Amino acid sequence: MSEEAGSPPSVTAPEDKSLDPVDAALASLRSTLAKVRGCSEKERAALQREVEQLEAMERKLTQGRVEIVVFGEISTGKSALINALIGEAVTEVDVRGGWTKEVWHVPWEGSGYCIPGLDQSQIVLIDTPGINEVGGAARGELADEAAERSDLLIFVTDSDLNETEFTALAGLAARHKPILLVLNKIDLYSQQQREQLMEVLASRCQAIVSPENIVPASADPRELEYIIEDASGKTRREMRKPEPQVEEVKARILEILAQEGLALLALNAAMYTADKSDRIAVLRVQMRQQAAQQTIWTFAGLKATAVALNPVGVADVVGGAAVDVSMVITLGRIYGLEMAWQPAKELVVAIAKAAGWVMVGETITHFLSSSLKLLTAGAATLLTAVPQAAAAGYGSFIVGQAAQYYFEHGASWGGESPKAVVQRILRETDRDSVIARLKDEVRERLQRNPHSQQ
Ligand SMILES: Nc1nc2c(ncn2[C@@H]2O[C@H](COP(=O)(O)OP(=O)(O)OP(=O)(O)O)[C@@H](O)[C@H]2O)c(=O)[nH]1
Ligand SMILES: [Mg+2]
Repeated sequence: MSEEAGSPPSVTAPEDKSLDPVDAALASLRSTLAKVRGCSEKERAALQREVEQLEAMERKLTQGRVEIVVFGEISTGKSALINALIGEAVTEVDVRGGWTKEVWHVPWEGSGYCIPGLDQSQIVLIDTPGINEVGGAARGELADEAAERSDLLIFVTDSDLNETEFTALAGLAARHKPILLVLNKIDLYSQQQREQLMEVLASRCQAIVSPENIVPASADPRELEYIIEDASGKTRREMRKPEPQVEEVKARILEILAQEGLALLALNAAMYTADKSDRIAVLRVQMRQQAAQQTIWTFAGLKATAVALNPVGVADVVGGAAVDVSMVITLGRIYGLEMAWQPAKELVVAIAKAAGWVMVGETITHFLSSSLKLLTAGAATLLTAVPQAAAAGYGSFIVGQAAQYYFEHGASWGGESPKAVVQRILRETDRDSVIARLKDEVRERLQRNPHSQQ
């Protein structure tokens, strides 16, 4: 709308929040969390882990916590690299392979890096067990989780990459996060060998690591024999450890962070949230499907048993449909829809019509009429009514499947006609096995029922 002549100009600058990646990531994180909070109590309990992960990601982003995970085969010097970067022995280094058994988080206090505007921001280095660590499947999962949350990945090797290393590196690259490939233990190679190795790595990893992200290091160089001459000209021999050389690694990490630190954090949080939110959606669908199927079987079993026990009452049109209407209302609730009795009944009738049944109740009356006379007899005779009762339960089973489809599609037939949907369900349902299962259920219930034991 155009402003009236003479009215004061607007003082608020046009705001485009969508341009700020941190705000956008926080918004999607919070809306995913809000969605989970809107779930049923049972669903929330099942999604607790995802909620905790998302809350941790929210804290990570607001506090500016940069996570760098170090990967590589056993004994390549992952722990040594972390120690050398931090400048003290914070993680254990050992000649024995497979030494690091846990995923370790170590704050890198002296990194000198701070995200602009976030005084409390911090870099955390994460040590992981070797990728080929024997029996490390569960630990591998933890390492994988660390990679999923991290902002920057470091892969440490101490020679040309073998197949396991290459596969692992390619897998990490697929996460679309910056990767540094560190050629460690360069103290063990001559200058010429180092150059050769760097070239080989660059050409082998062309598609997955950019050449400026392949850096040499010696995190824990081997002791060297030094010849020391004192003032009098006397010499002595002494074994000493040279200083670690990790400056290039540190410089490259800080360069990447300086260029895109906060944007990296935001992008990572957004990707993490999208992934978690997909998983939450899948889990929710699975849980609802499970709950719906359980409900359908319970009601179908109930209907079959009720018909076997009292066909006259249940065979009555209203009574027969009552079980199905209750089932539909219960199914609606699973999908977060409160349905009143009348519309639920209309849905049952619509499904019955689409199935080609005249009326749910009438159908039951029809096939039970022949067995009514049996019902005054004892339990043994009563059991002969089981096949008909199971068939009644099968009707409810179909009504349930169709209603579930309807609720799953947001209280609609998903652009199809009810007839097309119900006929497909009928075609795809193994009638005999449903009836067999219902028969078993009815028999079991009748045997448990004191009124049927005469
Ligand atoms: N020569 C040399 N040895 C190194 C260097 N870095 C690490 N090492 C040695 O390699 C061995 C393994 O080092 P770690 O840091 O424990 O290796 P890691 O990758 O953490 O091993 P795991 O935790 O067992 O997977 C130790 O004996 C280190 O002293 C290096 O730059 N040069
Ligand atoms: Mg280690």
